[in-house]
Amino acid sequence: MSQLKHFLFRITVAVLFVLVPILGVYTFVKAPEWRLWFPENVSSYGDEIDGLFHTITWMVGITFVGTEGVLVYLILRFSKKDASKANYTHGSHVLELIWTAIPALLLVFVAFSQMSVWSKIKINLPDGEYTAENPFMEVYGSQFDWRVRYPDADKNFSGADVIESAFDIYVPVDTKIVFRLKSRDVLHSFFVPKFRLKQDAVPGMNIPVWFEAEETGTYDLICAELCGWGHYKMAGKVHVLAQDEFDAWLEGRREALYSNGSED
Ligand SMILES: [Cu+2]
Repeated sequence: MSQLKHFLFRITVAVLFVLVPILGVYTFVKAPEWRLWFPENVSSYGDEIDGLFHTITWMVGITFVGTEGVLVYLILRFSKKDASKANYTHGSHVLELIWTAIPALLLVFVAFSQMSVWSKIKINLPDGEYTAENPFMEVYGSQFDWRVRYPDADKNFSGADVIESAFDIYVPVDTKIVFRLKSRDVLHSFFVPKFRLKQDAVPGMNIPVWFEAEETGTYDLICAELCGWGHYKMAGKVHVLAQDEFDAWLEGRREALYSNGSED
């Protein structure tokens, strides 16, 4: 009787362990359908970021399923009640070398496979109208808002005609937007999930960032760095407009600036 109980216990434990990888993989497979996966991508480099994510997910997933399989096998194989005495060993250099070398090679593979995407997005700014010295706009994070500044007609950010907007950022579609990201106080993080863009804003630093939105629309901007009690309030919008609509918006803002508050 007790042997039957022990057998049932082993089987129950093994089934519970085997459920972990099965439900884990099932959740991953169904996640896009359940809308738990990434939001749609509307930026020119988003597919490359997603590609890196999928590569690493596959690597981790295969390792996870493999190790869970070994674990279940070992539970069934070595949990007999009349198990023989434990065999103490000082280890095996060959085994240690193998299980050190395989993760090291995988990490080297990850490092090399992300290098070109990293340099494209974070290091080398794209060729285009806007550069780090001549950015499209400046974005400031501060407790607790996002503020964007558009230069005057002379591309100057210190003139009186600078247009400022809080929380709402307007940009033209299909344009390589380079901007400077700054913080006025503590660490913030400029995160637009649908652009696959996330960059810390660091006090004292002037960080050039870029993206190119390929579809018009309004996209969430959130702060991804816990920055204080009002962190949750740092939710803005990035409005991607057709070029002529953007020009009209900017023109309207300039007119409002020159009108000195009068309506006519
Ligand atoms: Cu924050």
